[in-house]
Amino acid sequence: MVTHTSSSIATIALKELFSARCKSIDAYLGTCLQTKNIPDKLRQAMEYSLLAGGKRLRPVLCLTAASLAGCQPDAVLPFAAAIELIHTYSLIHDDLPAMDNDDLRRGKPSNHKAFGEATALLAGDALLTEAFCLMTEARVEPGKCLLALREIATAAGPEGMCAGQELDMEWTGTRDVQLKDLQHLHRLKTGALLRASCTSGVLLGSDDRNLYGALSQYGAELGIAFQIVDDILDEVADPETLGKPVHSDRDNGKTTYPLLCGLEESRVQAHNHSQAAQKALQDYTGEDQALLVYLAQYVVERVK
Ligand code: GRG
Repeated sequence: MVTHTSSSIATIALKELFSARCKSIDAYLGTCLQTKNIPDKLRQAMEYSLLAGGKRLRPVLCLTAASLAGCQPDAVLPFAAAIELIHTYSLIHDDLPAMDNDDLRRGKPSNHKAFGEATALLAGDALLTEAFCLMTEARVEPGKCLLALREIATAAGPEGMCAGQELDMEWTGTRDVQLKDLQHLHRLKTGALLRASCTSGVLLGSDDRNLYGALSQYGAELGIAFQIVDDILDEVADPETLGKPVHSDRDNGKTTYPLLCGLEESRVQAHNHSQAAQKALQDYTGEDQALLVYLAQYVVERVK
């Protein structure tokens, strides 16, 4: 039982706040490409994946961390939404035949199945680059925006998500992957962008090193919990709810938490990391802190 994080804000109110922030992200994502001069097929491919109904966890983390750091959520909406463009690019590229070769994503044919490989590649490239334009539209001091943007670039690039993806490909089916290797891979492939979603939010609003440190710790722990649950869901989830086939990790020769530790121990580990994430916020209060605590619980309780 977590006592240090118990909140006077009712879970129902936090669910509503999560849903309201998701809605504002969705509304922004629905219009952010409209004024751009993009060839029809490329626009359709970008919007096909962007508007396919993701959980919007990363932008909500950013928005909420920024709000905790003193920003108006509306002022940082373009920045937070941009992280979803980067996440969506990574999913499109990850599904390509040259990578995981997955036919389904978010319950629909994957981007290359719908638009062809070349357009899917470009849709991913275009989402990634457009994301950096959107980030500059945050209504905060330019210096703060630059620091936050750099945080995201570092997490998404060759020292972060791309590094994790490379190691994942190199190690798939070919190496005796130990738990410490798997944790390193997770930290880069999924953890880096989740953590940076939190820390970039802080940087948009504040230069408080303690707040940065707390959100860095929170984001890192949440990232590990998230990925362990992702591995568990690949074993036990309902494919319809998940929006993609299950057992794909096992079938593709990937090492996972359940493979190394068993399902029950994996659940315990995910729970422990979620608790550590919540603990990292114990010096803070208010609805943003409470929403972040709720999200750390949500990532381990989710069914998709
Ligand atoms: C192609 C550079 C490059 C990187 C790809 C993130 C990634 C690296 C690949 C995705 C493969 C995967 C399924 C990783 C597990 C964790 C993860 C990112 C799951 C999907 O994220 P969710 O659950 O998805 O937040 P939604 O659809 O809700 O947005």
